[in-house]
Amino acid sequence: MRAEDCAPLVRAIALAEQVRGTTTPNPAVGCVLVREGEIVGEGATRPVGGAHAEVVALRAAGSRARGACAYVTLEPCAHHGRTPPCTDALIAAGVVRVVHACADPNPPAAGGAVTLRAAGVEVVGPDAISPLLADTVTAQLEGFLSVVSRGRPHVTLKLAQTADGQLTAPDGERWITGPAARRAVHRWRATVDAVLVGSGTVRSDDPQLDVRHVPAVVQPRPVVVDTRLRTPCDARVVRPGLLLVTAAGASKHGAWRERRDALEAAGAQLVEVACGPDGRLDLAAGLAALADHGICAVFAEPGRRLAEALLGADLVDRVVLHVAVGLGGLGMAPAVDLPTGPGWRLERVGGAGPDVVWQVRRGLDGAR
Ligand code: AOF
Ligand code: ZN
Repeated sequence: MRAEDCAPLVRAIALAEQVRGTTTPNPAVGCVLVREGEIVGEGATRPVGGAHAEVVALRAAGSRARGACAYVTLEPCAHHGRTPPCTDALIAAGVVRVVHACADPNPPAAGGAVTLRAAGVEVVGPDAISPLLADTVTAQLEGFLSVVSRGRPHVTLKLAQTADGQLTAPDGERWITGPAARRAVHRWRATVDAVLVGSGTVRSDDPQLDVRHVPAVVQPRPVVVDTRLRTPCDARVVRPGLLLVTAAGASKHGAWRERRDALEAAGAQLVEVACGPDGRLDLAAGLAALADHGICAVFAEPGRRLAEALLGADLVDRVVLHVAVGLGGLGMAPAVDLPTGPGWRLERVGGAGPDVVWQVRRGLDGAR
């Protein structure tokens, strides 16, 4: 990687960020074409079925792509999927060099670097670029990479707690954290495919689980883990697009069947999964089933029980902890046992208004 490669790659990352959450299950990719030090075209992945980032950038550049270097966040695809191979388009346009930050692990699409090199294009891959940039792109593509490598979505767990570890607001208060932290939650929701809670949260808080207060091109799908189908039909999440993860066969009998019919009539879709030996829903199977519905990145905002179950089953990849340090005395007790094992690292510590934000994540290696 040359010194002058850094700025266009950062720009490609920024372009990809602008479309994050709008391309699922396709990854959000950015591409910048540079010739003689000038940007001649750029673009990002269109919604699924539409053009890939490279093609958008090539169209913008026209004949100026000849002799250019392409900076792409993901290795260009080498397959006929819903769209033709980007490798063919880059070669035909006369691009002479391709710098990409992440290999495409999706077997049908993989192999772009080999194809490009065989056609005489110079390829600079993830091993040769700055680890910081490679790491940034891995985090940006975490939903796609998670589904391809593990068959389940990437899971971010959000918890809002008081200083003494309570997850519910003090008497008479609706919120634990302030407006800045709540806006941050909506920014998170805007980047994922699904917002997940348990049916207990639906019954106690009746959340909407949509993106408000910040712009959203595509709304995430609401997902409720509801083993015994106890989501009330008039809850605000019961709308077209809702996925209810429930115990297989539970709705065949009597009153459950009626509830199922009513929920489905309101637009909900049931995702039936088996229960484990402990009689509780197999959450790993539930997440895998969500991937089959095109969900790659999940933002979970559960109550204590579901949070502990997700952590206990090792199904959490990031924790976003909002702490209202002004509530609950002077202590600093985590509400749940947070992951501390190897592979976990600090992503961010900072503030949101009066609240503290503490964010940790782990890489995809080694995680189930
Ligand atoms: C790229 N550039 O912008 C994206 C890529 O069915 P298709 O044709 O849309 O191909 C989908 C696959 O292509 C997807 O699973 C991933 O491997 C890759 N995505 N590739 O060259 C892009 N979004
Ligand atoms: Zn492509």
